[in-house]
Amino acid sequence: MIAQAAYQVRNHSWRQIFDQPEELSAQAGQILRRNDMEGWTRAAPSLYPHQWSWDSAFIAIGLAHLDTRRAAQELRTLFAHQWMTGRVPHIVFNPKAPPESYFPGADHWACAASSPDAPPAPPYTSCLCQPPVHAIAALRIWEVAGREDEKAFAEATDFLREIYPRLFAWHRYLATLRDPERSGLVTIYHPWASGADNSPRWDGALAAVEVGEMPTYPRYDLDHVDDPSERPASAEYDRYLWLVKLIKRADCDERAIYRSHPFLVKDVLFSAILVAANDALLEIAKVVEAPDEERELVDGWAGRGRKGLEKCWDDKLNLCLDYDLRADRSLRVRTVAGFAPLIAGQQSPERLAALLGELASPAFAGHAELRWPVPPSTSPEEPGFHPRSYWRGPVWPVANWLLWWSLIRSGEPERAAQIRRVSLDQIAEGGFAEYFEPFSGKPLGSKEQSWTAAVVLDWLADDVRSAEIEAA
Ligand code: 9WN
Repeated sequence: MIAQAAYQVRNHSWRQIFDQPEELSAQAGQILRRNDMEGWTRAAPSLYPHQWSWDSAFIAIGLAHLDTRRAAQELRTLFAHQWMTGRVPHIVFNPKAPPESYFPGADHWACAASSPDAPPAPPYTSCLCQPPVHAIAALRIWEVAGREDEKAFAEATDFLREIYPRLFAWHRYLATLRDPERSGLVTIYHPWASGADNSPRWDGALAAVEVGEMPTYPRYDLDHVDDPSERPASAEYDRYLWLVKLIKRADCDERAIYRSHPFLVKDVLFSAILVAANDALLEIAKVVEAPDEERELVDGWAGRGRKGLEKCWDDKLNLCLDYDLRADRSLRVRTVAGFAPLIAGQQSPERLAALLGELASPAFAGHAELRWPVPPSTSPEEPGFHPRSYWRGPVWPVANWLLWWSLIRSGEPERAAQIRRVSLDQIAEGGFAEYFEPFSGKPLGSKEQSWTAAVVLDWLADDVRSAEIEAA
């Protein structure tokens, strides 16, 4: 039975703090404007002064409600740094960022620019990538423009024509070079590529990584948070940097990395986002009248992804599990990534019921001590859970957005509305934080995180529009 306790409405509501949706939405807009670097947006003002790949996609979704042209520009700027292989880099480094603001920065990654596949530099890019939310964002921009006026719609349609080949190359890269087994599941070779860096999902696979000789390195990130426990620990960072060293030693070449790298994992959340993004790309392909062969390929990638996720399903946990290719075993940890089939969409009614039950259970959003009934990034019942540490337990608004969006796609509007309302309550009380302590609701990490502002804009867009119509 689905635990309804998780979905009980608390007394406190964002409506009590912000009389009108426009007020919260206006604050979100101001954050994006403050983080605007003319054509692209910093992920956060001080902790993350560069352009991050999946942040940009979420930011574009939020920006679409302020200015569809500017939203398109966000993706255009990111894709201008796409590699020849189709890879979209996880970071495009801001040449104007103070040198001691983020580590590892442009200098650390500069040698990646000597790869024959690298885009022209500077600006330098990393040679990792992050989950492919971009096609979902591009489609959303076009849909929002369709509600504006003819000119905006025509421009957004032109934008889809322009970005489609780049999106197609990106997805082809992920379906081929990042899945040589054709399993439907994307392999990551660094936890940063998952976007959920220090999640206990990776503990088992990282434990097998033996760190060799490395120079000491700075932890500038710790200067930007109230407490070091909010960020990954030094043992984790050592491994992150060691893996970067090995990736650079392999010249950022997937085939070489696949042969020798100690960390190779099939990431179910990344793969599920790719499935959903392939659905979006198929829509875009229709709009731009892409060739049939390409549409068939995209459709095939989506289907293969769904089958791959099916194989990772764990009946006892009611979740999907990542797979460690080096150790040849599933990584049995309960985290929000386990809801991957919900994000991929088109699940069977039985699978959907199992996912919804798990989401509302005490292992996630139904945990009795939560400040807000939204799922912690890691289940509080897991040994690797930590309520303050980054992806080990805190609640991430951006993860809630993905669940909300997926619930709508799965025909569950009421549950979606609940996650949206509670997430807005959380942000109205705690601000536009990067993540939140699940039991106290304390905001953690960066304080003016762009993607948190962006998801608020998207969540409130309909309310704001209705209020504008009423006022007119
Ligand atoms: C490393 C920017 C990024 C997000 C990731 C999040 C965090 C970086 C870091 O910040 O990662 O890429 O330094 O911790 O984990 O999801 O894209 O917001």
